[in-house]
Amino acid sequence: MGKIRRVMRCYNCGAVLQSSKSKEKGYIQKDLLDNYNDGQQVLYCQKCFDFMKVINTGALEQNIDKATTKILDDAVATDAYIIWVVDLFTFNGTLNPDVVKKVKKLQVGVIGTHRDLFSNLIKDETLERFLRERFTECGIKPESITVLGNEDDVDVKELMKKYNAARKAHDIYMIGSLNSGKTSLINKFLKHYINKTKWQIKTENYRGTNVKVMSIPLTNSSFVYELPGFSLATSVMGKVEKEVQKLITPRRKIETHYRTITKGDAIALGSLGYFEMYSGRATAIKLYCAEGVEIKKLSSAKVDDFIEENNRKRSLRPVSERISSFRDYDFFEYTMENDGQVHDIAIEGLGWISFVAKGQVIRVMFPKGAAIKESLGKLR
Ligand SMILES: Nc1nc2c(ncn2[C@@H]2O[C@H](COP(=O)(O)OP(=O)(O)OP(=O)(O)O)[C@@H](O)[C@H]2O)c(=O)[nH]1
Ligand SMILES: [Mg+2]
Repeated sequence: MGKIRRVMRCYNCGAVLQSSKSKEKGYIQKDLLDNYNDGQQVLYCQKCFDFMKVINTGALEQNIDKATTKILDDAVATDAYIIWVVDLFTFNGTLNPDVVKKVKKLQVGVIGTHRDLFSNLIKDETLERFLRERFTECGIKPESITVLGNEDDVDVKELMKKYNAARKAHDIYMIGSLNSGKTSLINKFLKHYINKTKWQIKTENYRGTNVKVMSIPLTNSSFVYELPGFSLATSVMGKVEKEVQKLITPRRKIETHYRTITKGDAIALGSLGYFEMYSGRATAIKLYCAEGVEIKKLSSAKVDDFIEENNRKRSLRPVSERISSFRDYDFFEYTMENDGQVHDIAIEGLGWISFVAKGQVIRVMFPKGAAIKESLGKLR
């Protein structure tokens, strides 16, 4: 009698897994294949696993275009000061790697906007620490970190004084994703700005490109440039219709939703994202998302049926026409450490869960091509 053996396939691409030919399809390290524990884990071929890591670090972000590359090259050549504006709500560490590579060599001041969406009980230092960790992780040591919101009495004069000293008479390039709040900041700054130079404020094509950039003269020989926002290609915002974008954008302070999930439970965020507890003990989670996103706990086994049903009935909002079958989602699994620390798993642009890591296995389903990110908790 022959021996029977289960033929293993990659959970993502379906290639038959093998550990003999590293250059060929379906290659996986031998020990992973040998130690496979049926029902407890899924296996990915090396190629898909690398791809997964890419997703988790946001490297799927569309490459920056030639014009932006040229502008950033100029910034590097002139040793400019970078102000990197990030939206604290949607930000989950997916800093565009192409941009990171360029501005790593420069002094970077980070401004986290949308502070007003977080409870006043959360300290600025908590948010600052989170930003510092995410930037440091990708090799940027911020020269300064500031968090601010819409309604804050932002002391623009004080802020400008700080950047004026830091820039050491060099230009400032203000960069950040679409909608991160760059123009809002510039407008605040302009309220206090007096032009004593021979130049005017202009929005025109940056030299040698067809990209519109606002330039504000600081002295006769130095400027602030506001670059157009980088694409939201890896954000759920970039995957859904306008009406859905409105629902997933927080307008009021973000509420904390408390849930306890056990093995076999899933939490649905409208029809846009699902967090499933695949294995592990009962876990208390906090969930953060915009007020327009409705939440429901269901059995993971019912998720596929629920997607179909919710598309028809629209009982849990938001529902996107573009994300209507399981094929429109990516599906990844995190095996958490057992460090007893608060960790977050975020779906960029949609929301995040926060919980104490105790070796759980959490699966996340989210619109295809969006980024997910696991990190130490933002609000720990
Ligand atoms: N609640 C809140 N909303 C903000 C904040 N900053 C900006 N916004 C809002 O976010 C949206 C985008 O802000 P902008 O300042 O235009 O963003 P931007 O970075 O210039 O965007 P692009 O130029 O498209 O890259 C606007 O609706 C702003 O009102 C903030 O701190 N809190
Ligand atoms: Mg703008």
